[in-house]
Amino acid sequence: MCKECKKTFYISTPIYYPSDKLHIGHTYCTVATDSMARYMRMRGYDVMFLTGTDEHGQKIEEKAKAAGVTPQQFVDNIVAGKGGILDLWKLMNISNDRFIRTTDDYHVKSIQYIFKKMYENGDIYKGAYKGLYCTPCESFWTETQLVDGKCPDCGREVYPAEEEAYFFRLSKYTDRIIKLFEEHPDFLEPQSRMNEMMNNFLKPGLEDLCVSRTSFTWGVPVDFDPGHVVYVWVDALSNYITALGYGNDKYHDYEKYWPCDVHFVGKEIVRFHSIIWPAMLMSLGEPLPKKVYGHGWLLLDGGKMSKSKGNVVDPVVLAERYGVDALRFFLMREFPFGSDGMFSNELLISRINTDLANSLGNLVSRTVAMVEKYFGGTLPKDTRAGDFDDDLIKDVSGLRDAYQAQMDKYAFQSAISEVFRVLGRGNKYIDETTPWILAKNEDDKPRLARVLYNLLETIRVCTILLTPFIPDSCTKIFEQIGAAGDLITWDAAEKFGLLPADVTVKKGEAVFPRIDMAKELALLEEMNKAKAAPQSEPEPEPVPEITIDDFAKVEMTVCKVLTCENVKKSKKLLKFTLDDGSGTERQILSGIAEYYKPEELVGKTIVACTNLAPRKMMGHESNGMILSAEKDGKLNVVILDDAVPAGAKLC
Ligand code: ME8
Repeated sequence: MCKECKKTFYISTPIYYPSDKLHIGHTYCTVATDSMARYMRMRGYDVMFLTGTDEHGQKIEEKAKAAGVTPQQFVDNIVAGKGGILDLWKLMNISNDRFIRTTDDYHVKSIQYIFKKMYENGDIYKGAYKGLYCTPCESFWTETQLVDGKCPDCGREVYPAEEEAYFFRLSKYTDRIIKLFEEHPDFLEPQSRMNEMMNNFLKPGLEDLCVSRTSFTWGVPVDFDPGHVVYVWVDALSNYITALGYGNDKYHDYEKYWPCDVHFVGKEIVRFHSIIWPAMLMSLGEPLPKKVYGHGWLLLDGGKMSKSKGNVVDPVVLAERYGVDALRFFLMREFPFGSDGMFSNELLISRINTDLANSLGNLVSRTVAMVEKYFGGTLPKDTRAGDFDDDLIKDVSGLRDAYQAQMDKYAFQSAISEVFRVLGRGNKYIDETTPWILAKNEDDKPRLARVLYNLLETIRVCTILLTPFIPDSCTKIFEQIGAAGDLITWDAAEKFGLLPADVTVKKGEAVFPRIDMAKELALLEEMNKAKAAPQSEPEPEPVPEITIDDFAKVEMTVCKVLTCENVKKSKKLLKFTLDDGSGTERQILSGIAEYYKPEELVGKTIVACTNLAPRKMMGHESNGMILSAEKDGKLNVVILDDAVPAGAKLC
């Protein structure tokens, strides 16, 4: 393909939050994107692979405060500091063409331009936001969107919040997004994600989106209304175009690469990418991405990895122990990209042993060793075909197409399976042709030479196709089998028989040594124990800041306990009748039966939150909450001096 006619391919990862060190789940998405980018480059495309960091928002502001540094210092350290995100991508051999940080000046300038443009064309208006806010996700939710009363994305507590804010007319775009989904059924993949978006968000109708904040300052300021910062998702999603130069002079590739061919994103942020992002682009009058692919999560013990749950797997430790390529390979080979997968060390080691050490590694080392042993490292030109050759050649020749069909669907696992099917065929061919027996008879030397040649060719083609996943190891294998230049390109993977007949091999170290599973697992367990010991306390969830108005919403009333009894069939609940000074008795249920006998509390002066919405517990209505204090597993009801009258309000 001539350089000028090269087709472009633009692929992105999400931009990561630099709030903590990244874990294996983040590495998963980046390695997948990298593998795809390398594959498309190999196919001759002019690739733009973008990744970066999403550095604004309340969560970062809070973390920086807790760490006693400025937000900029905080993110600088996690992104560009020693062992930071940039170092991790270097270690993992990530070949991104560009890295965007949302604190970069050019991006900030572009966000102000984008926000103003949407405002000026009437898609952004000023209002007041009342809703339920999830601090870690930086998302407002409505009551109906909550799952079991918690944030539908991360499952954590949400808090009532209100602020003056700008809104984006997302509702206006409901029909156009439905049309987009209907007319482009492959816009969002896998298909199940499309159904989820349709049923949960589009069919019920989209609500306008709150797109500015006044409760914190770490964000892109709205330049025409100081005090407001742009909602972090508007800031973050726009990275896909600002990194190409949209609204700034730093880059000039927008015309060349936009629209994006595919955004790879985790399943929990599909809504932002398949609904909000297209609506923003519609508002800006810009073309839409061609595809959003929502991949699954890597789970650990049934849950998503997160620092606060204390169940993260450190990719640096694994890459250092087993090698970067082994880890990259495992991530792409083990789990279907669109589904969740359960990570375990056992699975990792077993995959390295079966595929990399046994199937691929053995085939390479046995073949190269035999060429050295029987022919001094260089095959003779005089060779003879024989049984089983056609079968093997047919499999190798058809491999590139079968692999491509899977790669083009982002089915990495299946594409790799195709390669290992052929490597397995190669190993079987050794058993069928028994080179060690052929070597015993001088007359069979031409046959032996052809067998080894066929094996080298099998390795060559398979190695080309594995290059996007394990690039450095493939370079080593090519060196060992004497393949270079035009013989290791995408075009060369289609043809069998390209190596010169008198190829010279070069024995090297085992590319993937076998790991002793039992020993290694014991060692990893030791390491984990040592690591867990000093930090067994899970990191506390950050408590969100509230305004005085939020505080004033909570009514706390002094009450006298009239009666207190256990609730039948409940080990936890006590039922209280209280005098709250209103003249009407108040009933409250409280889960403190493990700490108090009912009679210990009768007659006491306590405090209750008295404007909590009523709710039923074990069939009894509870109208409020009794205040207690908890520390180190101990609980005490807040008991006041009896002189304080019932009905007095705490202020
Ligand atoms: O969401 N398995 O950033 P983020 C697989 N800043 N993928 C995982 C994972 C796991 N265990 N844990 C996280 C954000 N991820 C935003 C994106 S884009 C404009 C803004 C994936 O650092 C997750 O699904 O919280 C997401 O796609 C990506 O890591 C970044 O997550």
